[in-house]
Amino acid sequence: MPDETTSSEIVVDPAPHAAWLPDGALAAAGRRRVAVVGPPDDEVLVTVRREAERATSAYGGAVVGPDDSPDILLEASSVLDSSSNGLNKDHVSTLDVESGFRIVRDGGRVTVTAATATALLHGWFHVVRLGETAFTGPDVDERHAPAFALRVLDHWDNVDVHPVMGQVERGYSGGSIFYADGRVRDDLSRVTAYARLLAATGVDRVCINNVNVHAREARLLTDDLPEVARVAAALRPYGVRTHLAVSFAAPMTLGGLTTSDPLDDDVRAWWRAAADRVWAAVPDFGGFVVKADSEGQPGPFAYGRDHADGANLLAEAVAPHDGVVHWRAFVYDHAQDWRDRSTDRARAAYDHFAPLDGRFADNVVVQVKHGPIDFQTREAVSPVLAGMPATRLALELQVTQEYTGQQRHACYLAPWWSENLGFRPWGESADGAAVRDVVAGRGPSAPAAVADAGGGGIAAVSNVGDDRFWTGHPLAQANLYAFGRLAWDPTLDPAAILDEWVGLTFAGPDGGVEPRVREALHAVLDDSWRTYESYTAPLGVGFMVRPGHHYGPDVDGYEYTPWGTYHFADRDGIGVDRTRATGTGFTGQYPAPWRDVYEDLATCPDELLLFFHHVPYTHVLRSGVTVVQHVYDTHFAGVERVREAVAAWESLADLVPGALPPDVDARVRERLAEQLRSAVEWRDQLNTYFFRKSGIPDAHGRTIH
Ligand code: GCV
Repeated sequence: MPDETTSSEIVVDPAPHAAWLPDGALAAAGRRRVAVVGPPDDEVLVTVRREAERATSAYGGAVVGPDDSPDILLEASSVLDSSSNGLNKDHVSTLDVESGFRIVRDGGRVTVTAATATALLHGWFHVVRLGETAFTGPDVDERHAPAFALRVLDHWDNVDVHPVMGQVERGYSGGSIFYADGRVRDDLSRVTAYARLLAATGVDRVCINNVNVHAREARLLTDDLPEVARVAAALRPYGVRTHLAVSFAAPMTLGGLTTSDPLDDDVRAWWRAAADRVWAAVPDFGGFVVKADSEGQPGPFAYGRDHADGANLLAEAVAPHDGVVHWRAFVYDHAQDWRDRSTDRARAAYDHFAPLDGRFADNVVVQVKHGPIDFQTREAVSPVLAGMPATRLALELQVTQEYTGQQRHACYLAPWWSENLGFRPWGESADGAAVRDVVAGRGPSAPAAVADAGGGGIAAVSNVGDDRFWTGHPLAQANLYAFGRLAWDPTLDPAAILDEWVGLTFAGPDGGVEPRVREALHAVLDDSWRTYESYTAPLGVGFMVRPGHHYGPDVDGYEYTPWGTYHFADRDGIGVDRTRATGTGFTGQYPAPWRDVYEDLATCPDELLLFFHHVPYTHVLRSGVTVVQHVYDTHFAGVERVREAVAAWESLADLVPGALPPDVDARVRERLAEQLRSAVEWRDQLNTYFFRKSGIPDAHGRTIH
């Protein structure tokens, strides 16, 4: 039996915000009689039972035996046939069998069956999400399974406070939930509370340290293993597995070897022994995440080796334990000469990785940022996702809002992620396969090893910290929730996910949500990503943020730097010529039809125009206005939309306290005020910059400074 005091008993002091699992969210299930059946010594099954007890004790239901006419029967059974979870092994994938659940409603009685306790826990939270509708309506018999086998949240948390990047790199929510005072926290109850929230969305893996692995963090792999085991024990009750980011130089820095050459026998032996120790300490450990030869991190290039050599070294070490290596494709020259217009950062990942397709071991996942540059508010989809059919590819998203308002701006990112997941790299060819199919292992001509493994799945940088609201801005919780839901089902409608999140997060004690709260949250969040886009960098050009911390406008901030992020604005025009005809040739990395759609000014979508082309300010967009007028119009409109969001929120004032908790209200008001201030700053700087560069006045005579 698991230690009852360290499993799913979550007592956190001071209590963090309940996020999408307040008691009210449990009301419908909590009124029922619930039976839980399964292996009694399974730690996650204990959690399922505890969750049922928690809900029913709050709402007058009861946990009963399976023969006591339960309203909800939750059954974990390893017997995989139609009499248990309804999943016939011959007809469904391993993923469906191991991670899916079946839900049957028969005359108002709900039965959830799954092959594992973790899948059953996901099924329980499915019932919670449905609320009363789980028990009403016609009989149903449905099977649910995640689209991706690997659904990971990466934490860029440092053990030590980094002198520049702080405790959490690109973190906007306070300190780390894992570390404080240079070590793993003594009290990890908040980590278990986090795992509970993740389980309610379907995320089941967490990498607990920054991909920039500094000297202190490197030791998590060796000296600190008992501490890592404590973190894993805090995540495990909710079926969440632990991963570590490791340094490619570890054989030298930790092992005392003279080389980290991936083809060196001593190096290989060192990694094998290191992996053996990790799995001895954490038997359900997931694997390693690696950022190599990127932004100063060590890698195989130092030895004349390539990324496949590097990744396969670690893959060999973790293979005996069924471990996975997430090897990041975020590789580019960060010491570029801005005078050199032939080098294009957008090309880098494809140039490095596409030629290696087919050389990665079966347990390597190449993790690809959604865009070729760096998590911009708008950029093209990375061509790497279409360029490595024989490799398990994962899509990497950024829940933490580094470039999208840093959790001071309300910016609901699910519509943006959804666009990326639904992008069809081959247009209507290849049966209309989309990015979500590629990362599920179902891309065109995916070999059996990729397909059988279910592809590389999805990963994202978490936005969570030790802030009371988890995410700084309470409304940024919606992004974390939406990531988990899209990781389970990438076809979900972002507005529907938001509605679901509102229904859970703002559930009153009776389980219902005040309709005005629901309406206002949709008004504030539904289009907030496009609103943010409208008052920041225009038409896909990206990177007009202040260097270093990346908050607020600085149009030329990166223009003459080594980072490869330029817009090339001069008195006549702006944008990056990435065409094959006259530019960097980046368009050639896409398959048809996009290589031609993007190449041609006449067909390139407006929203990516400056990503692919350098055009005069007078260039007329497909929308009918000139580029410079578009900048003015969108920046004026964007600020007005933020004002509308502020007004929508303020219209709820009479619901505080009551339907709207005062602390949530106060924090959201504070953030919206900052968003408005910042949007005005963006508008005025951008408009003034473009007016001064171009000399072209606003057609509507509005104030430009
Ligand atoms: C963890 C961007 C961020 C870095 C981050 C890097 C990455 O460059 O600004 O803070 O480093 O991406 O994804 O590795």
